[in-house]
Amino acid sequence: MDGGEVTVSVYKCMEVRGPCSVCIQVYGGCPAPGPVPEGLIRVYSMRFCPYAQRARLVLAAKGIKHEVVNINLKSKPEWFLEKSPFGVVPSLETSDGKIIYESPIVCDYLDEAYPGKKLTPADPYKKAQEKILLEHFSQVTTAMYKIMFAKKDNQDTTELKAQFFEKFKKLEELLTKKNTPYFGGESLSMIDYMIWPWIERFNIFDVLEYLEKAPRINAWRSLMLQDPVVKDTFTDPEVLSNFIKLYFQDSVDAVDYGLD
Ligand SMILES: N[C@@H](CCC(=O)N[C@@H](CS)C(=O)NCC(=O)O)C(=O)O
Repeated sequence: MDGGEVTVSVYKCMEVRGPCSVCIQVYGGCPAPGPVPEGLIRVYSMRFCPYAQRARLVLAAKGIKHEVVNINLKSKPEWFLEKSPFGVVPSLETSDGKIIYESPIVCDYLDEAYPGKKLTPADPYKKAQEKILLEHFSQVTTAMYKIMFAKKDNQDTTELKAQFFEKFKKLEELLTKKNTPYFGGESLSMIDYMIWPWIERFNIFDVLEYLEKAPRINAWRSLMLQDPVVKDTFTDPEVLSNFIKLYFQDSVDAVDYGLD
């Protein structure tokens, strides 16, 4: 991706394999990476995290030069809490040591602090509408996680799926009412990137069948799949599903799934 991610290689652990200036995996026991080089921003990420994918989508869409530090969430380095006080990814670190966390805040920061294509509307009402949409969408993701955890515990998901569909239908209604191809209007914008990572994961949440019941969202999904930035951050559903299996087994190797 032009001007985007500078990832070229992945190191399991800096301590074991030596320092790396680009994309690294860190584990409990790994030393903290040094200061962020001038002209770069660092994102603390995890290869399969949908929240971190939001940040990676925005970084790529805006062509922001950055480095990626992948955190092993099953074996977090102690210093990670200094980089992300809630202990979650994504989080950003700037070359002058500023820390920004929580994916919607991270994405808005990137959009406001960097030049190039503006992904968020300037109009306060439109901005408010997008935030409201995001709140609706959060109810969809909450319902999705309930299904996933119930499945993990071999529980019946019928009722949870019905609850999910209620929330998802509302999202379909909102897009129908807008009558635009994208959630933010005629072209792809921030709100689409904020929603996308969970649509990419519909199969692993076992809700893929509901896309057929939401024609507007299904058409939007087809458009999104053509976006170069979406293509760039896309993870094969089978890889995601194998990752989830390992993650639920509490395997420290889960985050490295698919790397050699
Ligand atoms: N509210 C946070 C949620 C981020 C989040 O939950 N990330 C997960 C990975 S997908 C995480 O870091 N979990 C920490 C853990 O598993 O210990 C955001 O929007 O950035």
